[in-house]
Amino acid sequence: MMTNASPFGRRKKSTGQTDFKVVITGIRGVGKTAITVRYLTKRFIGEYGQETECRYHHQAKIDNDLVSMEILDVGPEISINDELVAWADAILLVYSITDPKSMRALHDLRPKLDEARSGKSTPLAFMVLGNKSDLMHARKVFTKEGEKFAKDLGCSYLEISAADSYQQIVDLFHELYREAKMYKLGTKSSLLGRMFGHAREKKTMTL
Ligand SMILES: Nc1nc2c(ncn2[C@@H]2O[C@H](COP(=O)(O)OP(=O)(O)O)[C@@H](O)[C@H]2O)c(=O)[nH]1
Ligand SMILES: [Mg+2]
Repeated sequence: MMTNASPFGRRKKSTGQTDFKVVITGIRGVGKTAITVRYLTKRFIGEYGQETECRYHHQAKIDNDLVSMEILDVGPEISINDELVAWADAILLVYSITDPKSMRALHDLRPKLDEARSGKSTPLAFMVLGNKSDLMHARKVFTKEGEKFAKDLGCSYLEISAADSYQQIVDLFHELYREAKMYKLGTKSSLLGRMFGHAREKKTMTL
């Protein structure tokens, strides 16, 4: 049997799979379950009975990696705690463009997010998602508010519609994986880069 020797150590399991753990959070009603279910089943289902925390397992081929993905939908309450931070490789922060309260809830979470970022040896990949972009007529949060929040946090931002687009959802999960992978591989090799603030430079890594 072939061993999986890698210059990056035990990055991959002997099965050749790469683990990727995602937490999706945001207040009730922003579309966390819709986004997750859309990604996993390709379908948008209007209503979901399930309101509790739910963990999904999914296998995906992303670029050339076989990815063993776990997605934790934290349920109705927005939350990030030490346990989640320790577990996760990436966190999706979701609000709805129709609900200013959902944007404020992300702002309230900011100290926790900063703590989460500095407390881990491998930086967490964050992504801010403004969901329900199909409901333009009901928009109450301007694009630039979401953009600014993401910029301050130092992560990417997307306006999406779980209702309208499956492709957007797939693309964002894949992009999130690439970012998390960059951080994982970059941790050892680009300490200098991080010290000088180039942690987000995507081309420092050779695979
Ligand atoms: N129009 C529209 N409705 C959405 C979208 N995403 C979710 N919803 C609806 O918003 C409500 C809450 O969605 P849900 O996924 O249960 O939110 P959660 O509480 O964050 O898990 C449901 O009625 C969904 O059908 C979207 O992109 N567009
Ligand atoms: Mg839900």
